[in-house]
Amino acid sequence: MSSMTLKALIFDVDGTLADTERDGHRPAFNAAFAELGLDWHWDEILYGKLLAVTGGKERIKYFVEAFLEPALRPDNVEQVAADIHRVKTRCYTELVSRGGLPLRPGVKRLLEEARRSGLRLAIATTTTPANVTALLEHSLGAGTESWFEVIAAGDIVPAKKPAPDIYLWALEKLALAPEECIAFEDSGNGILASRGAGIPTVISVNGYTLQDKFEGALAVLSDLGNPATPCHVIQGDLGGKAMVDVEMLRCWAG
Ligand code: XBP
Ligand code: MG
Repeated sequence: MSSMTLKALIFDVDGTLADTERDGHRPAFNAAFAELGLDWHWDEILYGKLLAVTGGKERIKYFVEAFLEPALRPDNVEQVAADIHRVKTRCYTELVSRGGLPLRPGVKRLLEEARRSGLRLAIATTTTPANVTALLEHSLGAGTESWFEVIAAGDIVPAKKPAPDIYLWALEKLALAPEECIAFEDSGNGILASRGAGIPTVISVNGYTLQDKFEGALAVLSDLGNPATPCHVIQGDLGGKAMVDVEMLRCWAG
């Protein structure tokens, strides 16, 4: 880490702020398939394979090309993917608004401590902006979207993670150097994107990403931890702490 002062924390959303994939996005995709009369069904194992591709529309196209027999592939995949994705996003935001996706351990604690410490907050995610709004509103709390100075999400960049574009876009809007930030991610695609933008990165793994590669991570943890429920350090050194706090982040920032 360089000796620049830590100024901002940049959070990934899916898998990092909340464990949204298995019980959020996946059932939303399946609900959209059913609503549109498609006999497709993504079970947990297949969905884990499909997560190799980020972006819901891209994931649908990947499924069609890599998992459907040619005779079963719809014509005009581009339009079909867009139509499915529009329905899926409605299904997902409705699911989130029912309060079904709690934040992961330590996320709210660290966000609140960061705000008290004067650190700026941002989001860099592949997911659709409406999904971010719904998750922040219903899992972090009403009006908390305003905590994040920059919300870099979805199709605003040409290339999704593992490309660094979304993080580079966030850095430009923050007008900060990568070394003045720390990113929080959950997946191999995510750290390739954040490290590709030169941003030091903390990983909290989940069921789908435990086996991913996290080259160059500051630390790989079970989650961000809380005083009563310490996180488990998989890679790196938390200095004996039970959780990631602002003091630890400033120590990593050098
Ligand atoms: C995770 C993704 C997203 C979600 C689905 O994004 O890759 O595509 O799986 O959301 P991140 P959409 O980890 O960067 O938050 O269907 O809106 O893409
Ligand atoms: Mg993620």
